[in-house]
Amino acid sequence: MKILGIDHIAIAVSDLDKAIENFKRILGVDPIKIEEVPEEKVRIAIFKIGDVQIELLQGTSEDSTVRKFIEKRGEGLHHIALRVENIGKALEELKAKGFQLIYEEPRIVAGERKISFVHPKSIHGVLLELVERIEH
Ligand code: CMX
Repeated sequence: MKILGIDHIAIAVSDLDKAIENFKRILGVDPIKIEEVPEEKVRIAIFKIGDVQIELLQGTSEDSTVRKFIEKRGEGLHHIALRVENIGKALEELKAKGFQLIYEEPRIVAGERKISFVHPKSIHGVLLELVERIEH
């Protein structure tokens, strides 16, 4: 599989608006986007630092994985995302190597990216997202 770089680093927060204000103070820039991702039950704020994005994630429902994460572990680093050229190939390859995939088939999010995840139990306690950016 061809890895193009780190796409983003995601941080789980319990109050997105407060976290946006804090990150604006740290990074000195406004988020480039604030969006709701119903497929993943999250609201996201995206900051861009060079080629890498920092995503702040707030769960939008009781059963959201991000809310469950915060209840269990508190706010903090939630996942790292690698940008890949072809997510289908990447998932096939990782599955063949024995990694536990969360979505066997990639999900299309906001019409602009295909995503899936490798379970943190498979890789030293870090949730790894794979992202293929869809060119329009
Ligand atoms: N990073 C590291 N460990 C994590 C984790 C994370 N983000 N989320 C859960 N875990 C740990 C739990 O603490 C737990 O560990 P222990 O067994 O040691 O207590 C273990 O993983 C639990 O695993 P599980 O029972 O299989 O499942 P959970 O219900 O806790 O869900 C996971 C974990 C990864 C399967 C779920 O969060 C998931 O499906 N994630 C992918 C989707 C997602 O995260 N969407 C939100 C972001 C979307 C976006 O960025 O667009």
